[in-house]
Amino acid sequence: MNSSLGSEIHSFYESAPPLKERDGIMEKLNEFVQLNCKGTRRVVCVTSGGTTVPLEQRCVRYIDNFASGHRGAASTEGTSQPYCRSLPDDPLLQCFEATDELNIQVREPFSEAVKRAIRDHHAAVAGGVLLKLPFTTIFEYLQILQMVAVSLRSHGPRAMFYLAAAVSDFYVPWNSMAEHKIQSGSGPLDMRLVQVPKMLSVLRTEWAPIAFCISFKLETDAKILLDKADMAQRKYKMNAVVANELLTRNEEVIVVTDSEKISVKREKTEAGSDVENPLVKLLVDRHSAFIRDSNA
Ligand code: 9Z3
Repeated sequence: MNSSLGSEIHSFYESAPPLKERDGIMEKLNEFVQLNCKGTRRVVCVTSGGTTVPLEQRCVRYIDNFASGHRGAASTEGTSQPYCRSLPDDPLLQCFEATDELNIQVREPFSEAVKRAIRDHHAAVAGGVLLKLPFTTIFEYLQILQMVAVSLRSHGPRAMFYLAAAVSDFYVPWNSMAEHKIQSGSGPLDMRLVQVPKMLSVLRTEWAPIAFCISFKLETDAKILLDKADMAQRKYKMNAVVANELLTRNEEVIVVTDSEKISVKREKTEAGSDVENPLVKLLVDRHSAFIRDSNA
């Protein structure tokens, strides 16, 4: 890591507002690690959804992005929330109906999907194999990612990072941010956004240097997508970069490694039809080979 990146990272963390519930998150994380990071069991950190950039400390407005969280959650089994993939957008209203004043029942055709989602979700949580750590802002995301990565370091090559969250590229440093709601009476708004430091580099070199790392590259211009993915793969020594285009991201992705470019297309599965299932299968195989090669 060069020293200018080092100081950008330092000032990002220095200026970030302290994570609320830090101790609670650490406790859950330690519990999860103790239960799961042992023997030959593999553990994956899936990041999903998007991060926001607050514009005021007492935040009224923020910059957001398009990410829905589908990719990460569907890859974990689930969607916007794992295990709710096959449910409609508003499950409470659409999946349930009152039969009389006291009783509620699951409506058809959602009955099977709801039952399966509830069963699988309970089993994952009860078995201690699923830990969800929600985040909203870029500050929360990067602080939690650091905590998770450092906690998984001892699991070496059996830990995988699957970084599907759409992470803000620019942010307003906390100490240069207005405290109160920005007033609209003062004319056009000038605001300086600083570049978010490239955390993939720190993840690779410091937080979890021997983990299996998959990052995602999103572009809207197909002409530059593969070059950018290739560059990211080499620059951050990713085991693979999953390249996707905004409009076709649920139809096809290209997995870029140091020696291959593999197209993965949407495939029919029991839960419907998606691109995550074949993608995850491919990456799980690659992870197995990686563990074998690391002699772990
Ligand atoms: C992705 O490219 C994801 O596949 C999507 C998934 C965000 C497109 P949805 O959540 O969408 O299912 O709606 N994620 C990574 C995007 C990103 O920010 N990558 C950075 C970049 O492109 C590198 S870390 O520079």
